Amino acid sequence: MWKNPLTLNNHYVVIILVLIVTITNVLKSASSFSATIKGSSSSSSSSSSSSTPKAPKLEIERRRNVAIISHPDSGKTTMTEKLLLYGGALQQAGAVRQKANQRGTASDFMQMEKDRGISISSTVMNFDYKDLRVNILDTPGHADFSEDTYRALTAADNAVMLIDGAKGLEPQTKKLFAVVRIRDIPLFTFVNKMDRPALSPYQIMDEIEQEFGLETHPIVWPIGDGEQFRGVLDRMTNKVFLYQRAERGKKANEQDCLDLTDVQGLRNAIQDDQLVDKLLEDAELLNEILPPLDEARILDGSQSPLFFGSAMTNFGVSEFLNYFCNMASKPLSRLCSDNLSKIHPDHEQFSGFVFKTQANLDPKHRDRLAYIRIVSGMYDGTAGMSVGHSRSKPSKKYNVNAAQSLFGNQRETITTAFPGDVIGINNPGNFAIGDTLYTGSKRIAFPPIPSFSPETFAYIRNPNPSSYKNFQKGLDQLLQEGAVQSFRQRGDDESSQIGIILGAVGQLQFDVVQTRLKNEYNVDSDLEYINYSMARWVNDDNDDDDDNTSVVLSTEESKKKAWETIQALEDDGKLFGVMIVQDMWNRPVLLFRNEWKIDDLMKDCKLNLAPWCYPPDLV
Ligand SMILES: Nc1nc2c(ncn2[C@@H]2O[C@H](COP(=O)(O)OP(=O)(O)OP(=O)(O)O)[C@@H](O)[C@H]2O)c(=O)[nH]1
Ligand SMILES: [Mg+2]
Repeated sequence: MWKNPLTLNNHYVVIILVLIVTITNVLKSASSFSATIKGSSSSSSSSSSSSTPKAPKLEIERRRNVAIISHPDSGKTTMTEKLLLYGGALQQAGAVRQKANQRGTASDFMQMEKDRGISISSTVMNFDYKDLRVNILDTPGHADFSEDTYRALTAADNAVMLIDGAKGLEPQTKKLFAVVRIRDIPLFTFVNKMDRPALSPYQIMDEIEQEFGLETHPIVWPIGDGEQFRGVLDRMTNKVFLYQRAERGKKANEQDCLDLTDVQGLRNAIQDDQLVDKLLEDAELLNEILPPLDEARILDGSQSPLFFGSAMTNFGVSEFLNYFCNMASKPLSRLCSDNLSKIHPDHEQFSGFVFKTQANLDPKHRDRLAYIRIVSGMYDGTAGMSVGHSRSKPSKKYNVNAAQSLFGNQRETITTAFPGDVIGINNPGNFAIGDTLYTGSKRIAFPPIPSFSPETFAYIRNPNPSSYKNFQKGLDQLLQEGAVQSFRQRGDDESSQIGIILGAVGQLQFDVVQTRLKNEYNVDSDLEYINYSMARWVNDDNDDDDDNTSVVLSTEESKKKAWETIQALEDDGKLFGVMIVQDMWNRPVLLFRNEWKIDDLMKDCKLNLAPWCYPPDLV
């Protein structure tokens, strides 16, 4: 009955509500910087300190982090690029679809992103602006990459929802809104592409209210659209900013600005009396009908500050950035997986969680990076740090001593990082998405991040036996990164030639794997699709699970029990039409073609099946 929340159709709305309650624990989360782990694990380190200083209040207070989300093509990457430009991180902005003499964007740096003009993977960037450190996560809009977007959202304490002014709310934006809602983080709305014919701003506000039950509060208000787009009214100051296109890639010049009370000045500048009359009327009406702007409601996500502009022509971006910096939430505290304790940013222990892993960020280095969102304490690279790993029981220690800050695919070694930052550290292979790292002897564990059921499956095979080693290495690394999920036939050991079954939300994810195998490991691959559309993990009903994360099957014994259950059902002829496979941790997984068969097994055979899984504990 359950589907990935990011690919739901409308008639699954009731089911998503149930799901949202279930995964609330998982998503109680927070932003951007980067660390390299030297060597592999060690039981303890004499050179590294196991406790670190508390993060200075000033450093916590000055951090703002934000994920940019929306339906594909609304302009997230363009907007990110322009925010970096106005934030001073770039001297010149690049374009998503480059012409001959243009540069590419900082966030769409993968070759496939450049070739196709779409974002495939979320990107972390940061800049300092007016005493603040802003960390930005640019996310992919395409539904096939929704799991990556969903993970990036766990690392953000604020979100910006971009809307294409001509299209209003589109399906993927609706699904992502449901995910943002789970944590009630501040949500800013930016209606983009006002340089093109757009829906009326009232219509867009209505749509958001009807669809999401979310009240928007226009901070700026557009004057016309498309060819008639003349600028915006800043409702907070009653200043009118007149639209002008900036030279490609450059900041707009000091904008012409008039007071709303200077009606004759406006008529002269706008040269369209109808538009000026409409502006004056709108300004008055909005003042009458809108509930007051309410800081507390912005912070709890029940009121969304609304902006209009055109990221491509740089209009409205600097206004947005200024207001965002004033209104956004600083780093938040985070609920632990016991569902009781919370870790505050000023907690004395360092803690952070992995929300993304990436192989070959720089193909020349061939390294594996884990992106850690720092929740509390301070990363101190001068003395090196010894961190515990929540999923290894008893906790194993790792030495972290060369964190890096991330800016797209650029990295820089840093000595300090604070709550709200994202740091990149070398992944020795044991860090999985959702793992918590912490200093000190008291174990800290944030809720794990689940992998959802894929919806399309295919065998992947190597057509050239001579490139066996490279093929295997490439596939292993991409699978560890979580680019797609992988399964093997039951009992299939790793030397078998039957082939690995890949599972993805959509076909584009397979394209990414094949293209990256070719570009990064120089190997070809063949796919053979198989006719299944859902995976279910067999639940071990582990009542002792104090982390409230079902379907773990961490011990050999619980795995054996689950396999016995499957075997008994198969012997009874109950698994006809179901494919029995094992996941990368050799746990039983069933592949289905339709939901009624799942319902049937759950009802008639009392089989406890889950549509998601967590990595098992390392015991
Ligand atoms: N006319 C106009 N075009 C825009 C504007 N902003 C972005 N675009 C164009 O819209 C297209 C998509 O922009 P992107 O920034 O890649 O959109 P995205 O939301 O990042 O797309 P995905 O990451 O693939 O979901 C590009 O061709 C941009 O040049 C705008 O303000 N006006
Ligand atoms: Mg993009």
